[in-house]
Amino acid sequence: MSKKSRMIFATNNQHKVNEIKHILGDSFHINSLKDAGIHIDIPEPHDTLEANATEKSTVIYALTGIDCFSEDTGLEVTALHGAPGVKSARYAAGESFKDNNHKLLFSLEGQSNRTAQFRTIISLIFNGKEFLFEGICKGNILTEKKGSEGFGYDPLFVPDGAEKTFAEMTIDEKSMYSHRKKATEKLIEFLRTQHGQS
Ligand code: ITT
Repeated sequence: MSKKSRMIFATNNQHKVNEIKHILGDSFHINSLKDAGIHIDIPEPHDTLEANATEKSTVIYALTGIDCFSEDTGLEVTALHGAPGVKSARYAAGESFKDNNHKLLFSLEGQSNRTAQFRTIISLIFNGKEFLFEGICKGNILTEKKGSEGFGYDPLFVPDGAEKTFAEMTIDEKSMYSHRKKATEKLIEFLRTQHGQS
């Protein structure tokens, strides 16, 4: 596989595609499912991020035979014993970002411990074998939403070392802290090793 060859990023979440394309820059080209003309809703039936990430990459690899990766991300809140975690996308009944954020605020009402972390697991299928990469970003959950950039829980999450939420940051700024950036850096490092790049 050459440096510029195209892997598939097995996601239907355009925000993730934008962030990962930004992080990868010119180093590696990827096609999202949409780019590749694949329109399927991949199930996430498992109770760990790792198992769901594996499910997504394995389904797409079986379908295409092309090297591919997926990622599963969860927001793990200390006072909620790690919830919403693997259920982050489906936390509230309505499953919209707005409903999920509302439920999170409600669940943390009166709670002084607002610490949380985003955890991303990337599953890469490369030459038929699977490799996993993890990225963690620690921070705090605010008591009200701030900002309109990004997606999901971004308006409520301030990463450690920053003074604003992910939703008040550009993609560039979010990538200075983000779970996705940390996991993707490990992916890049792995791919560089495999391709004999420095
Ligand atoms: P794919 O499975 O198609 O990749 P998804 O949106 O279902 O897309 P996840 O299951 O990994 O992806 O995401 C779980 C939820 O966690 C997602 O819907 C968001 O609400 C939230 N989330 C993930 N990454 C986030 C981020 O960087 N910032 C804020 N919220 C995020």
